[in-house]
Parts: sequence; structure tokens; C-alpha cells
Amino acid sequence: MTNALSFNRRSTLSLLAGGAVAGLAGLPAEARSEDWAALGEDVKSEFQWAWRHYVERAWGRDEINPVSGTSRSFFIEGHDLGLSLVEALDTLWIMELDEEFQAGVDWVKANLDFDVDGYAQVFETNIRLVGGLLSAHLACGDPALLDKARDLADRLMKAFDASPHGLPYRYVNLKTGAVRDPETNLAEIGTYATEFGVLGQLTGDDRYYAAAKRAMKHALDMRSDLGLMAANLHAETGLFTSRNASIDVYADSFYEYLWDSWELFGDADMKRWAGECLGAMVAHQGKRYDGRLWFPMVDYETGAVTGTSQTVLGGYLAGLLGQAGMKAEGDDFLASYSAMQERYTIIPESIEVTTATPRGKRTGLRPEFADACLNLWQHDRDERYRALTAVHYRNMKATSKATYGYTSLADITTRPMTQGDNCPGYWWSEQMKYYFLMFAAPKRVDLSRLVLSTEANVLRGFVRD
Ligand code: IFL
Repeated sequence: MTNALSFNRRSTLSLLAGGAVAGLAGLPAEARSEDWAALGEDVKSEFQWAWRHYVERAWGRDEINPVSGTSRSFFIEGHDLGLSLVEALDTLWIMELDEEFQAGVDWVKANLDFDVDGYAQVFETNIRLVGGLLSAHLACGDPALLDKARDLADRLMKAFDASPHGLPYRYVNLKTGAVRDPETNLAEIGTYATEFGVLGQLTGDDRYYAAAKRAMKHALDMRSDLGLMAANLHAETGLFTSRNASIDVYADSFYEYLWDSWELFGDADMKRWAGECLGAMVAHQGKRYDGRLWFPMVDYETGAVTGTSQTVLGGYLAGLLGQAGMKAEGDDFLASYSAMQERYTIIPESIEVTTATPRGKRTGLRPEFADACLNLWQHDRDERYRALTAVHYRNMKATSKATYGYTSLADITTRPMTQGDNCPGYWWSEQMKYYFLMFAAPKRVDLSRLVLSTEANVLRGFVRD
């Protein structure tokens, strides 16, 4: 039965308690006696095992297909850029897998060349490769890694420069600087500030952060009276191309980077914008269906619901709300995903929120639930977040472990679940790092200072030996 309930920010807290407590209450008995250090060691040994298969079967390739033992390109077909390797570097370093880390750094220095005559997706290239190189540089201090990050960012900057509004095109030719695909979205124009800001700090060049912030401000200046933005816009006209406000894919990391820019750089504009945007989301997008809090798409000017799906990726918002001082709302939203985890073992890629049922069968080995748990756990170290994350980890092991690594799933409705044949690059950077940070208390990270990018690259918080 559908029971949508719109609420404003002030009425939220009184509505929240039920959902939040119901979802997180009752620490499972296993969690009370959990040997967290042993679980952390288990995560490390799974990571090392998967890494060995990547080295043997897909070294330097973008992604391993862990069922068949083959590999695939991610950015440019036929021209791999060592995606999984770069994504893995800071995780290897945190896990003190130093030989593996150094072998990866040596490969980057000897082989990674961005002078490629091919189109790369600007957003993905930034969060995965620029971010991966920067965090590896921050880990070990090797200046060659910073040089590579800067070279790549300079190529991506062409996508910003080509737009009259400073809104990056979706694709840029890494060699020629030619651009294509002006029809873009908030995530793809607004997920640069943390990587570009850190790059600016390390190189003394503030052009990068200025470009990132200008693109975000362009969209923020077009907010409606409700304080919402539509998720889609055009790099040439500078105008929105849809009416749908979304917290989800196509928008998600835009909001993360507002908050992260405040945390990393103390940028007060970004903090104000984060508070305003999150407040508008809670007031105008938060709806209840059968008592559960979801954030479906709404018309950005009227607030009318325009779509009732939510993806597993939307889970990041639970953590972000907690980071930005709306912990009760964050807990409440996390409880909706926890209920899905409990019911379906693996949270469906897309959820019909009116019935809390899956809208498809495949899933992409997604990290966002663990991401949210980490962000909320960092706030108050409540053991319930670790318990939920331990379930997430064990369910992944039970369903997604294949012969040569961990894989996406083709069908979560069969028993056993049907495996796909791909390990996305983010697996090496995201969930395995989240699990390890929460379970193992690694000595190379100061959790109180930790800031992760949307791809979980460490941008602050390393403790160098
Ligand atoms: O690349 C990942 C990153 O977290 C992101 N979007 C989706 C991916 C993981 O699901 O910003």
C-alpha cells in the first residue's frame, strides 16, 4: 500500500524517530561478540587474493572479468589506462600491502600515458584516475604520481574551457582536446572540486578549483524557489534540459562535493550551498511510503513527484545527511536501505519505492550502503553501523565471489544468485576500503581527519610512517 507523505524540514524530526529506530535498533548478537580485527584481516586477505588474480590475468587492463578470467577496457575501447590498478593503490597502501603498492606505482610510472587519441568521459576520468593518482601521491609522496595527475587534469580542463558557461562537456579527446556530448547532468558538471582543489594545493595553481566551483555555481544559481535544481543541463546553452530534481544518479556526487569542499578547504560558500540544498531535499523530496523514507524525483519548481524509483546509489545521501548535521534524517534514510538489505540480501540496483521492490535483476557490486555506514559511524562510532556493514560484506562474499575475484550480479532473484562477469573499478577503491577502515582500525589513517572523494580516494587523513 502506498502512503506517500511529504514533510517539511521542521516536521521531519518528529516523523523520523520511528523509521530510524526501527531500522537500526537491536544490535545483532553476532555484532556484540564480533572480532572486528579478525574481520578486517579477512577483508585484507580477500583484497590480496583478488589483486593476485588481477595481476596474473588483467595487469594494466581497466577491469577484470572474474568469472571468465578475461578483462575489458573502461574508458577507451582497446586502449586501457590501468583503471583497477590506479583505483587499488591507496587501498593497498592503507592495508600495508607495500610490495603490491610499489609494483602498481612502478607500472604507472613506466606505462601510464594519457596522450591518447580517444574520447574519455570527463567525470569518470576525474573521479577514478585523477583522484586515484592524487591519493597514491598523498600516500607515498612520489612526485611522478602528482605529475601524472596534473597532466591528466590539464587534458580534462579542455572540456571546461570549450563551454561558454564553464560547464564541462561529457567527453574530451585526451590528445586533441576536442569535446563532445554537451547534454550533461549535475554529477558530470559538479564532481571535480575535491580532486581539483587538492591538485591546486599541491601545485599552487588555483585554476583547477576555480573551474570546478564555477561550474557548480552556474547550476546553483538556477535553483528554483523551492531551492531545487533539475538534474540535467546543457553545456552550450547553460540551461536545464529536464524538470526532474534528483538526489540520485546524475546528481549525487554534486551534493557530496559541496560538503567535501567545505571539509577539505574550508570554503564557506560550499558549506552554505550544501546546507541549503540538503535542506531543500529534505523539505521537498523526502516522502514516506509504508513508513519508509525515500527521496524520489520531483519537479524542481513544483515539488510534484515525477518518478518513484530510487537506486542503490542514492544511499550515499544517508551518510551525507549525517556529515552535514542532519543525523536523524540520515539514520532514517539508511533504515530504508537496511530493510532492503535484510529482505533481498543484496540491495537491488533500482527500487520501486512505492512497493519497496526491485525494478530489475542485475546489480553492479555497489558500495554506497557501506559508504553511508562509514560516514555515519565516523560521527558517533555506534556499533550498529559496523554490524550493518559486516552483513553487507558477508553478503557480498556469499554472492559475488567468483573464481578470479568479485563480480557484479546478473540476477539477484535466483537462488543462488546468478553472477555476471565484471569487477567494476570502484570495487578496488570503495567498498573494500570502507570495510577495512571500519573493521581494522588501520594505523595509516587518522579517521578523525579522513576525507574521501566520491570514489573513496583518500584526499586527507593519511598518516605517513
Ligand atoms: O564510481 C562510483 C562512485 O561512487 C560514483 N558513482 C557510482 C560509482 C559506484 O556505484 O560517484
